[in-house]
Amino acid sequence: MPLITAAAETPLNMTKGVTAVSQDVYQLHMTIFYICCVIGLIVFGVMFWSIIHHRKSKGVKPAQFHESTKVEIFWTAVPLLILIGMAIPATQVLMNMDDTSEADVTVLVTGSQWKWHYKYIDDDVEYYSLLATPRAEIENKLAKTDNYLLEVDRPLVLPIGKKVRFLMTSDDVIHSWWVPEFAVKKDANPGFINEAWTRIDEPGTYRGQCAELCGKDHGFMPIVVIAKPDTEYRAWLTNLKAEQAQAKAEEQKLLAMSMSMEELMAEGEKVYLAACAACHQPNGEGLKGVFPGLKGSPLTIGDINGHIDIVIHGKKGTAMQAFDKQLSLRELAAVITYERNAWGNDTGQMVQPKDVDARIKSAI
Ligand SMILES: [Cu+2]
Repeated sequence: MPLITAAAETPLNMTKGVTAVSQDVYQLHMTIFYICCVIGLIVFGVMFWSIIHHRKSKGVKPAQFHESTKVEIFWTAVPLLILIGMAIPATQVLMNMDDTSEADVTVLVTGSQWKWHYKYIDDDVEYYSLLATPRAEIENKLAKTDNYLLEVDRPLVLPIGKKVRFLMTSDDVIHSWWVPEFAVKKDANPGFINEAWTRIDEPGTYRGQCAELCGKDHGFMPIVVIAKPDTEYRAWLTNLKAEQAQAKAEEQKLLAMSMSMEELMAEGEKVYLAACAACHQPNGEGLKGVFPGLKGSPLTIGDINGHIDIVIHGKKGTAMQAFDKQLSLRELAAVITYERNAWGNDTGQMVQPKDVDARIKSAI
């Protein structure tokens, strides 16, 4: 249908997407839109035609059809038939979207303030996906690029032509995982698991966003999906597993070594800006009444173990998350050292990966 093709190219319209379901959703949306247009034309057409041709100044006497059973049956039956006509295809599409059975790949998607976590259930691989747009762009110090606020450090990688099931949940508040090109938009609720699925037809990079207002950085937790042919996806997965195993092995080696203050501070600043600055602010002063400052705080200049514990375990009942699974031992050591020595905190104290490891192990 040329009209439908033309409509899909309009930036104001829904996208047709890259899955069979997204095309169905698009067709359904257009069909119902055209039905609405026809109804609008008929209703307003008859109304204006009547107003103009049957107006009082022409001497027209109004027709009387109060309590006409025929008319009442007609104007009840016609909308009912139209609604049934719309409900049948809509229900078919919804039932198809709801059928998550026989999936080839299952990914557990967990939202938290303000990042996504992906876990490939069958392959025992998991990682966090964080906003990668540079702070300088956000603060208008650099020109904004095309994918401003739509870039992440580690995208979700999926195979094309396979049924992928998503299990959605949240660690804190309600988020919503939305990728328009897959027609997938599902709430991620704490304590619940919602399901959705997709089968991507074309390889490519697809972007989305959190679609449920979830706090201060709701607009800073984008989604990037890279769809690859199955063999490339498998190779990526094998590679990632090897990388993660190697990182673990290196971390073990690191336990025997000590990092220098310069190394810790340089890495700590990077980690701080990526993981902590959203709440505690780049200058360590926090946001009054919302997020505590770390500059000159008893936490960062006082007991070192208490500081390590809060970073690794988080603080119950507050927005402070547990970072033991989000950051490596090296990153944790660096960021804690940074917090204890930046902004004039100057404790001169260093935290080594083995110190963090010892606190994690002491809690088990
Ligand atoms: Cu969110």
